[in-house]
Amino acid sequence: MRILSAEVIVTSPGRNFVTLKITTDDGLTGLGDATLNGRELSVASYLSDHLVPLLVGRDAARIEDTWQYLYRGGYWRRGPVTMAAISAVDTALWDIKAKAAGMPLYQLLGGQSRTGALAYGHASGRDVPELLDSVRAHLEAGFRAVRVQTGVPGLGPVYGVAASTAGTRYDYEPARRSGAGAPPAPAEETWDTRAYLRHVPSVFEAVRGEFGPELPLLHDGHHRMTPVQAARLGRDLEPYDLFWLEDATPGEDQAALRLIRSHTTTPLAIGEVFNSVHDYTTLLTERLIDYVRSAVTHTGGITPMRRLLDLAGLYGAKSGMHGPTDISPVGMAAALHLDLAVHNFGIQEYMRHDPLTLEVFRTSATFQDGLLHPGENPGLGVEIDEEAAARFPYEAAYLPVNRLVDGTVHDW
Ligand code: GCO
Ligand code: MG
Repeated sequence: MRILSAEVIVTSPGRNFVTLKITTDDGLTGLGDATLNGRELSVASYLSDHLVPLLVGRDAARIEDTWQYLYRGGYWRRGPVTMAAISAVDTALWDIKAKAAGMPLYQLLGGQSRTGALAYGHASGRDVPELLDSVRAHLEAGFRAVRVQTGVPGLGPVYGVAASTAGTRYDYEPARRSGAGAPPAPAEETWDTRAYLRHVPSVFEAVRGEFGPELPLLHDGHHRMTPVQAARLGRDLEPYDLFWLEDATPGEDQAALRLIRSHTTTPLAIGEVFNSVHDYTTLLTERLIDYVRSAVTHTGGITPMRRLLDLAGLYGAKSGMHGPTDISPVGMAAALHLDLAVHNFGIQEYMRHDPLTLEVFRTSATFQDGLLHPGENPGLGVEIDEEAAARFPYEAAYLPVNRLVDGTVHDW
């Protein structure tokens, strides 16, 4: 089974996605997600200029060898662009292998360890009453766990808080698309960590007061705190029994987690901006985190994600894979097959895709009673409608930039 062709598809049905489609000489096709929010075209170029020519003619069955060939052979290892590109190749080859076997991918990963993957949705509000409505809407839509984010008194729009709370499908992304004639530039937001730290405990007090002690609640700090600020927030939130506090400090600084961990029992999650198992070695071996936030899309594919989760399991950490709308339905399907199969599953993020996205990507995944399931179709269970994809050309769109009130560029 040789690779006949590999095609890079960039489409923007509501937001930008980069997809690799591999076709074999016996007519099987496989898909991989290579979407890197705000830097999509770099990955598309990495794939079409540097990887596609190497793929044509290779044995499609040799997934491990192809992964090592692209990772070690490329010399320049790691980094979000490289790893998103390798991920798309790896995922597409797993899709093909599972289709060739006539099985849903999770069967090749060891079979089902659970009936479905517990998903958390994104409840948010500019203020507390709006947030409570949003939590309610999520519960009505079937969610059994919610992430909770709000605006901060005195600040303008805050990333992670939807501009409109009507319904649960549409989110705060893409932060900004450049309209016709507008220069493609990120929006800028203003941030004040002290104001945030004063506000957040009262938000959780209100949510627990309204919805009781059982509902799993999550919160994303989005890398904005210093270690000592994060330690204080973790401690202040202990009475509200969070499922996790995510990305409290900037991702590069693994040692920061030592300080946070030594001050609080609030469970910690990190890693959506990581792209390698090596980004986790200190965090896991020293037991500084509870949940691994990486996505298959940004970590080099199913092959290394499986290794990362196995390593995490040895140190008592669980999966909490990244699942915002910038992970395409292909990347989500890859996550769901792993979610179903691995022993140390924790939770799966699930921000529902725009209906236009689901016209382009036809997925067999389902969401029922709070649980996601990838479906029983052979392979990943996702096909791309290339005619529909062609109707939505790439549009520059960027994540925002965060500045402190005095104008200093800040982490986010
Ligand atoms: C999350 C996030 C996302 C990211 C986004 C970046 O889902 O936890 O933090 O909203 O910011 O995916 O591309
Ligand atoms: Mg996050």
